Amino acid sequence: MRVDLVDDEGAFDDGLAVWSAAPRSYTGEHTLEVTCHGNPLVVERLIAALQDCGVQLAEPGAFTRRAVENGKLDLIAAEAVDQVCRASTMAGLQVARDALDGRLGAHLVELRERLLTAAAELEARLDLPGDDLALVDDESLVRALRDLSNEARGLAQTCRAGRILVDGARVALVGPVNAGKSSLFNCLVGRTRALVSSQAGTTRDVVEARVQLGGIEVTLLDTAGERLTDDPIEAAGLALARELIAEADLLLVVHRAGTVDPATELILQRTADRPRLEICNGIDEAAAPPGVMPVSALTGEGLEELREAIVRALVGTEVRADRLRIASARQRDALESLASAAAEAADTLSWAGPAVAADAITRGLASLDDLTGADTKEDVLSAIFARFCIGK
Ligand SMILES: Nc1nc2c(ncn2[C@@H]2O[C@H](COP(=O)(O)OP(=O)(O)OP(=O)(O)O)[C@@H](O)[C@H]2O)c(=O)[nH]1
Ligand SMILES: [Mg+2]
Repeated sequence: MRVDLVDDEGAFDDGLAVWSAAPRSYTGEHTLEVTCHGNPLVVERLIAALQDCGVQLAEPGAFTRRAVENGKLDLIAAEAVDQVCRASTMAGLQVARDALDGRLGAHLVELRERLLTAAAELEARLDLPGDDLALVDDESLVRALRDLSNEARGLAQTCRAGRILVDGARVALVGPVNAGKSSLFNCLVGRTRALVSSQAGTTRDVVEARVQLGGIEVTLLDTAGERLTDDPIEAAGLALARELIAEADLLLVVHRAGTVDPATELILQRTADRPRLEICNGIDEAAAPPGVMPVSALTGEGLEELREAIVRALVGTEVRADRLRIASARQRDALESLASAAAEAADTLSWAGPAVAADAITRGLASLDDLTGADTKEDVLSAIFARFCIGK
């Protein structure tokens, strides 16, 4: 409906008002949406006028939180609303849509039913031990629990790729001075963005650029080359680089063909437990040792393979669109707990009996309920919705 916007001082704009009656609104409550012209002066005056009528300002995620509290959305779908807004690629949008459209929720319902079936089997053994009330033998029950555990763990492990598809990835080039990091950075970005020179220690500050690689939004970071230095500015650059490297999803450890630099060994030791690719640059001048990616920033040789290797290292080889993925660390942790509980039930059934196994299954069910928000505590809700923007 077209409306005039009027306060105590008179008319100040005209806009649109949309009325959604409870319970058929986003939040499940009566909702009036007012749209005005975008000038901040008009928006502020409208907000002030509404506040004078007793309306409170929304906090981040306030609308979606109400939708959850009123049973319009479960937590999986609520988190997906945020992911739909953030997704930087079509593949990321698909991850979010799967959760919002209920495909992920339906899979979790199926896992829950299978867990309940196992619980009923154990109950039958507990209620009348000795009587043959159980429908399946112990061996089949153990197998069913192990399958369930593996599926839950498999889904939990999609979180890294899912998150990268939704949010993009940070990939940092590291290595000794003069390895050709900035040259490679420029090749991957497709233009000269970082300074290149034959002088060691050219890059001091961290240089960032965004590129699309295999449908993934990648933020590339070029960093200062590693070496012992007395120069305080270079040392500060190295310290900053190490800080940013700690948050990177993937490290490209670059060294120069035909050279041996102790800094390379040091970096390889320091990053041993991090996802990384070892790259030997300058293969136009000397051969690469086995086991590292050979490239030449000068001739472009090996660059296509490098791009493919980066994508593989970030999201794996399984990039099928119909694969169900999650993109939330909270969901991953709950699925890991479910997987552990189901595995524990399977492991303990034969030697500790059905009571201990049933106890593990109860814990598995609690993890699933945490996941969908069947019984969610206030602090969990606050943590989830704090990430949202206002108006969602
Ligand atoms: N022949 C040859 N020279 C290269 C190649 N890549 C880089 N260079 C040269 O190596 C020198 C160093 O390159 P940079 O890209 O500045 O090296 P860097 O690792 O960023 O160096 P710092 O910023 O000092 O750590 C420059 O003179 C480049 O032109 C390559 O693949 N082949
Ligand atoms: Mg450089």
